[in-house]
Amino acid sequence: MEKGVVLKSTGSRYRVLYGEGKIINCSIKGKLRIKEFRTTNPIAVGDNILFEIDRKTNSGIITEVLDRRNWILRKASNLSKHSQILAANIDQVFLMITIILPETPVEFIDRFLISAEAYRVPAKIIINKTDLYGEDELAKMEYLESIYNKIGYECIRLSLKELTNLEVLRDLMKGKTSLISGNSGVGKTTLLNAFNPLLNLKTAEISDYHKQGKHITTFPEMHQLPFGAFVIDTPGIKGFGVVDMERNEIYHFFREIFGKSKECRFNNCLHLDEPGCAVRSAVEKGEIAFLRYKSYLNIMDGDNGKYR
Ligand SMILES: Nc1nc2c(ncn2[C@@H]2O[C@H](COP(=O)(O)OP(=O)(O)O)[C@@H](O)[C@H]2O)c(=O)[nH]1
Ligand SMILES: [Mg+2]
Ligand SMILES: [Zn+2]
Repeated sequence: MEKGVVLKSTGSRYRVLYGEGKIINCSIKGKLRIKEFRTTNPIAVGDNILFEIDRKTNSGIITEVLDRRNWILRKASNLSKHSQILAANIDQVFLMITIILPETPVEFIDRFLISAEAYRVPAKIIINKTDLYGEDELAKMEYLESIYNKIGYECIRLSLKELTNLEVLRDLMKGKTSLISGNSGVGKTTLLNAFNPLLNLKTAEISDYHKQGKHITTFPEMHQLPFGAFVIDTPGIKGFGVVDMERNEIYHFFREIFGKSKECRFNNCLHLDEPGCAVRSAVEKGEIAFLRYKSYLNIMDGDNGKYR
């Protein structure tokens, strides 16, 4: 019996890291079912597993998935009630955004952050492609930084073209398992290549017509970086949805709105147009960013799915 960690899962095949840097392809033994998980994939990237080596085929057979410290789900599809485990056992999540080429919608940021909040995984924001920014973009970047720093989300400026601030990220990632998310084209794969040129992963050229990145790979994959870090790239995933978030608890995951909600007149206040709503008056006074409140309203409107 060997112990390993799942680097990649493509349907029924798993790439597993074990021992001192050895890699083996595994499949699942018979009907391995993980109790309490009604998901379309029983095993996810980041899972710690036990397996047996089949000497004849030099492949592995997974016999057990060890307890997960945490996990992040996404809906298998918009129509499906089932969800998929995107990754397990993560220490932190990074959302990579860009101000231009492509422009990350602000609401996308907030959807990501409330999901991270719901899964209780610390989140940070990487602002990439700073080399492309002119006056307007720099102003917008500073504006976003001021909003997110104020509520406790660290923002890291990055240019993968000029390789600025790479060491800041390296220090944050060292010794941890991080998941990187972000709309396609922002530079997630470029970041992994910058950390470990041996990976030589395929990056996408931004389409001039659509100002959007192309999707190349579709399975999340965990990479081991030379400075002792694991990073999970989530290509083609437009964010992760929180499954089963009740409408009346959405505000719990907007930190500053939740903090302020304790001062609302009614304890079932949804901060829409109730009298005596402390959240609304904080927005009017500028204590809570209007941008964040707008994201909250949009999500309350049920305009979900678009970025999930
Ligand atoms: N100018 C500039 N281009 C970048 C930077 N980072 C990545 N790119 C380019 O953006 C495109 C998309 O990058 P990619 O890593 O494939 O994005 P992903 O979809 O998030 O994995 C590629 O053409 C990269 O060369 C950067 O910091 N500055
Ligand atoms: Mg990519
Ligand atoms: Zn209220």
